[in-house]
Amino acid sequence: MKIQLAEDLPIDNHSKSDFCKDVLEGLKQNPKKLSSKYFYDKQGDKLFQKIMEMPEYYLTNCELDIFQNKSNIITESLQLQGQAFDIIELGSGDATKSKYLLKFLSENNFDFNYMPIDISGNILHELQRNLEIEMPDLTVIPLEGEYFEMLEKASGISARKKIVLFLGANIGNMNKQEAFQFCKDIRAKLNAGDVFLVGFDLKKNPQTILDAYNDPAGITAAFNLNLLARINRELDADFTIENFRHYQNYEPDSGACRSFLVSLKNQVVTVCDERILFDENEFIDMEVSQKYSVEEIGQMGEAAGFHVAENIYDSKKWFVDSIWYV
Ligand code: AVI
Repeated sequence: MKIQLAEDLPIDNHSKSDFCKDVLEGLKQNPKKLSSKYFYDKQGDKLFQKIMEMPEYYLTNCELDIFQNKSNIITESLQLQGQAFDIIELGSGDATKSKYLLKFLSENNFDFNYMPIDISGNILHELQRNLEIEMPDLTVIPLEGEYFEMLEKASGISARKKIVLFLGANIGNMNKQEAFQFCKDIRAKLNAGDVFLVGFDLKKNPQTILDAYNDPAGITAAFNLNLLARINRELDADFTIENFRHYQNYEPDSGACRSFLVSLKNQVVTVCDERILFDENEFIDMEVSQKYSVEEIGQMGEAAGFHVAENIYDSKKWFVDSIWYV
């Protein structure tokens, strides 16, 4: 039987019109902007996979180091005290890192369910199948949809203590204001005794950070340019990809690592039947990957209504999984 992958399915009219609306809204702003949440189509997923394999992209290995080697310390910090609980992971993907924590908890006979939340039903099915083989005793309750709706759903299914995971420095793809609002919204969905565990990439040598996003092989550039190609594919647009160049910068003071696509000439592009004018050297703001200091993380967590209880670092101290109590 051929399993049809979600990304093989034709985009439905509703999501096409949302995509079109978002793209046009962003391209009519000054400066022009596209949302990096649209990076991840089938091609974008492959490119992100390649990014994670690049020697310069340290983030994945740092967080893997934490989960492989410090799941015991994480567990101690979760204040479990013999009670049953649910591990809810926002944007679980294939759970590469969290699996180490799940295994540690299973091996030590903790009573818990795993509720991965993802917008890709295909990824969730595959994760469930793999976990059935790797951890047959684990109860997995996949929740397909948007984070906040699915958190709500999780509360309807179970009233147990919640441990909410948000890994991979995904919080970095929001600007600081959006990240703060996101944390406040998560806090509003939790109850006393619940825990939020969130992964942040830390400020460090600026060159190390810039190198991770400005790789000489041009994979990050291709990752950004793929969004223009996706808009061509799905919204019948006519971007000439060669007419745009990726530009990356990192500001050590604010911690913002930002990517842009720069128009190499004056040009007109048709998107969703509308003509969009680009001046030579005009840029599209594509993505922020925000880096934090430990102090900034502490301030944000406390201001969002959490008690920032523990920071678990990788061996280089480049990345932190921060554990926040309600
Ligand atoms: C998914 N996210 C945390 C990545 C990051 O590091 O900001 C996305 C990415 N963009 C370019 N390289 C990786």
